[in-house]
Amino acid sequence: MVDFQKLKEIIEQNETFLLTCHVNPDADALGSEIAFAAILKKLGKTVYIVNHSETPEYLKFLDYLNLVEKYEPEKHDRIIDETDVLVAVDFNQSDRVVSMEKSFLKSPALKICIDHHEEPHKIFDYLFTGTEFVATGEIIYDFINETKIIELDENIALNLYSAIMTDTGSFRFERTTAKTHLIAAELLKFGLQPIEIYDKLYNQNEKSKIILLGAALETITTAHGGKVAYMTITRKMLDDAKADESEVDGFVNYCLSIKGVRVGLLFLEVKKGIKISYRSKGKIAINKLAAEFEGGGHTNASGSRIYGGTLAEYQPKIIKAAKKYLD
Ligand SMILES: [Mn+2]
Repeated sequence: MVDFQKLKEIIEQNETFLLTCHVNPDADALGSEIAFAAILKKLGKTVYIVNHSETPEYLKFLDYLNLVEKYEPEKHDRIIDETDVLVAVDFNQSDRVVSMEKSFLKSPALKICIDHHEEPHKIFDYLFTGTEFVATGEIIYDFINETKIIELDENIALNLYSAIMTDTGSFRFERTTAKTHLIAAELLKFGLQPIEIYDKLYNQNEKSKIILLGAALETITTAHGGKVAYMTITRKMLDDAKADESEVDGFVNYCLSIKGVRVGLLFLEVKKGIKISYRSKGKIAINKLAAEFEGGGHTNASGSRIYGGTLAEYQPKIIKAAKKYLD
């Protein structure tokens, strides 16, 4: 259980707040920051949102009040030091704020964490967290709903809806429940247009990414009686599509979308060596396969990076090794 009364008390007893989120922010990180900042502003508090990363172009519509700043040590270190409260939003380990980590850790401010990831580091005075939440945005929604600290408005609704929609993969990931949908319904009452929001969040791909995806899909091969599917992306494919390594994010899921496939693998040739993404369904602990090849991660989603490895050497080995995890 999250102690929302304590969070309310902390807000009431302090005046200045600095919010920050993890590197490469997504809609949950930014939406939760902006929604929480809006609560604080309604209560007359002084609020800063300072992030290591620049806000990605496609998420700028969430910050239409222009609250989010990119971290500059000369400008923000003093504020980080002098603020009453530092709020970690959608992360729970200090290295996730990269360039801000040192200033964050050495600040004498009260440090609180609002987050839904596993294994928080012991660097916070208070945790308002739980892995049962689909998104950090859900925690903030519950906080408002339980304490009635402010009235919801369209800006907060837009940010929390975007947070929850994206972190649930549009309401299809494991933690999605009836409650998730009920919250979405409450938020939509503020006049939000789901089609418009979806379009802003998802239909913003670079052409290069879609060209690369086409080439990657053509490489899909199955193995072990159709239970494993894998795709391969070489340097040449990246160059031909004028695409960047980071654009392959999510491609591996297409392997899992094939009927009967339980394990999906993506082999990516990087500048030095290769990267492998591992995905699995149900109880198949794919992190064990990743661990055999210098990697690790979660039960259903893992990765490995093999410096100096080549596709020719590792692809057959990994596919062979995958067999023993299938039953
Ligand atoms: Mn999140």
